[in-house]
Amino acid sequence: MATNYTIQSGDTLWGICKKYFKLTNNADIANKVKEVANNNNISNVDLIFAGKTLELGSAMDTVELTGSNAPAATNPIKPAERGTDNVVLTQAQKAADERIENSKIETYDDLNNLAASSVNLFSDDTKTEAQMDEAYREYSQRLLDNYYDINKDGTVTVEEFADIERQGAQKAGEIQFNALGFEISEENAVIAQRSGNLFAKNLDMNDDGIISAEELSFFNEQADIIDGAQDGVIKNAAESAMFESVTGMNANNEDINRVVNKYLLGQELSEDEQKILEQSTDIIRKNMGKAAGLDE
Ligand SMILES: [Ca+2]
Ligand SMILES: [Ca+2]
Ligand SMILES: [Ca+2]
Repeated sequence: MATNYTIQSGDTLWGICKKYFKLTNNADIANKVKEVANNNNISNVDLIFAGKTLELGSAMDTVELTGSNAPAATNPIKPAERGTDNVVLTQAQKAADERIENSKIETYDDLNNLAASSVNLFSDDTKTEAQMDEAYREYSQRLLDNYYDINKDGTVTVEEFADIERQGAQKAGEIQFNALGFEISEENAVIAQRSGNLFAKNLDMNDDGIISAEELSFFNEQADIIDGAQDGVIKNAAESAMFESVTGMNANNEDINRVVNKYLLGQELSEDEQKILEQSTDIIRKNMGKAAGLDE
């Protein structure tokens, strides 16, 4: 059954597709946006006009997933619990879904909520070291699959990882600029791009061009520990602190900190500073690799 939708003022294609097709995953929404844009001959997805009618196709398949016998309002099945294949999700996988949900920032409130957010990866029976490692791994794998793997081919390249990080940083910057009433500066995009690149490049500890579940697990385990308790609760602030360590913004090395911050701000580096920046990736990767036990 085909359905038409009249575009309201303030609508975005993203928002319409997310709501109408009840999608929770950014990649799914992006695919749907493309499909709807194609079907409606929209060449620029950022440019839709209030009052125009969109042909959305059938949303029935998606609606049925929530259970046709149960009124959605009284018996909602949360996407995080339903999972993609109707499998029962572990606590760590649910935490990943929650983390992804928290990352969808549109407003200043969303941004503040994200900064104050935390997720809990451990269940009541996560007790041994092996179980903890498993939790970090499941959490990380689900983030890679459902958040970072843009083309859904089962691996996350350094470029994909950097691009998702860049988008997040850029969006956060824009929201802050807007909230402050400033025009968005070009510097914001530069910082977002460069920090995303550095983060992904340095996190790829074995330099194979892929961000693996092991590499992201290392990051998440450190973020769990950094807040003072390895309890499975990862605070967003701890993630930010780890991010600053991995990029080199807050590395355990004064020269690296100074040069990385200069680079991120788009300032010109001297020849010596350029060398320090190039070496920083090796040094940071090696230090992380040592801590993760990945370098032998
Ligand atoms: Ca991929
Ligand atoms: Ca790698
Ligand atoms: Ca913790």
